[in-house]
Amino acid sequence: MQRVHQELKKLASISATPNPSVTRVVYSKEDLKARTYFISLCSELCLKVRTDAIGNTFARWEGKNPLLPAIGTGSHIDAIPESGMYDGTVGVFGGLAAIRYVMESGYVPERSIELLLFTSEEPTRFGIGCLGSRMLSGQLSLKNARKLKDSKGRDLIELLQWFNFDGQLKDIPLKKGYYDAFVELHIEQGPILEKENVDIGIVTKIAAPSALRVSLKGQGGHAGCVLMDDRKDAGCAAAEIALAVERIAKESSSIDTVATTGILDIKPRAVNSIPKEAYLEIDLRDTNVAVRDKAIRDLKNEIEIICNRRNIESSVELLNCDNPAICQKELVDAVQAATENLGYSHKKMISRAYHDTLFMAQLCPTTMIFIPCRKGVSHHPDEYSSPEQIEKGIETLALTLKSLSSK
Ligand code: HGY
Ligand code: MN
Ligand code: MN
Repeated sequence: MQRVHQELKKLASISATPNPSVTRVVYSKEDLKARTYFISLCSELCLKVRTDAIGNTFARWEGKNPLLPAIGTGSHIDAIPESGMYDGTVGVFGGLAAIRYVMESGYVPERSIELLLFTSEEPTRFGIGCLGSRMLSGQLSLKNARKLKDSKGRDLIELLQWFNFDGQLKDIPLKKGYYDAFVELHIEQGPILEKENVDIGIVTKIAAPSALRVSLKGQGGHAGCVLMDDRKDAGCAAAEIALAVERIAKESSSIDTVATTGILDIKPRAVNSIPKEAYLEIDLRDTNVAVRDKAIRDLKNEIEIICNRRNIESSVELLNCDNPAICQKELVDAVQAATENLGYSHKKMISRAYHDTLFMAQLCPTTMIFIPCRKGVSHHPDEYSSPEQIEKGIETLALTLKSLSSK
């Protein structure tokens, strides 16, 4: 079990930013290097490895009955700029360690066990998260995926030419029944497990994420010569919108409504030039779809009021607006049985972060296994889970995979 910590450390060193931060954006050279490293470890275990046309990677331990729908596990290795080394990677490298742990016990699964590395769980490149699992589950059509562009205007097809993944784009969606169940190991990315001193979180529901892109067009002009009443300042409109984002979430009827203006750019970015354009990307979530959708409506309304009053042109694009996922009771029970067998404390909980499991839930029953992370910090270089916490998660996953693949 020890080697997984070295492997996670080596993976963390494959980053566009210096330690302790990790930056590994999908389809970057760091992503390619990390994928190659992962596949080399899978080959050591003689797992059958294949990729699909956008790089979702499947490492399969063939069961005694390979025709039965497999048991899936996995997560992502892409990392947002200047983040931590455990988000996603614990589910991929920990998943590999769980398979190794079950293999070393001499157990041979009835059903195949398949470890997935999902492409582009993070929204950094294309503005929407879970590109790989959205396409696997048919939630994102190839037609719409081809419209996605990165900040340099490059689309999926252009970026894919640097990677020689297997398969055809049209063959990406998996058929229902391809998996019998899917269980993802992940750090909690919140403070609850650590605060309550609980070893394992068992996810019963994954919150409903959405993201909006707002482009604003004002007048611009000379900072010294344009009087205040004559201005159409896109920067100030953006600032007001960012505050409206915060207020709408705070005033929501639900404590679970969270909203963030994660990107706010202005042009031309010169101290003596009035911002003529602004660009915002807003992340808005709740565990309840109706509450989340009301917050989106309220926000769109506020943007219209602010821009009318300031004489600013605006365009608002809803990038994604997904349903929450309800996890399967039988799978939750299977994870609970594993924790009890191991003598680990557990707590059933909601995931406020989204994960690839949100989309795998469209294909098969799912749940997630959470481990504590220090002070709940994530998407930050200080993200940390201890070797003991990681190993408890791996053992719980291993016993869960063993029980699910035996029937
Ligand atoms: O943003 C999220 O919830 C996930 O960590 N990508
Ligand atoms: Mn993340
Ligand atoms: Mn993640």
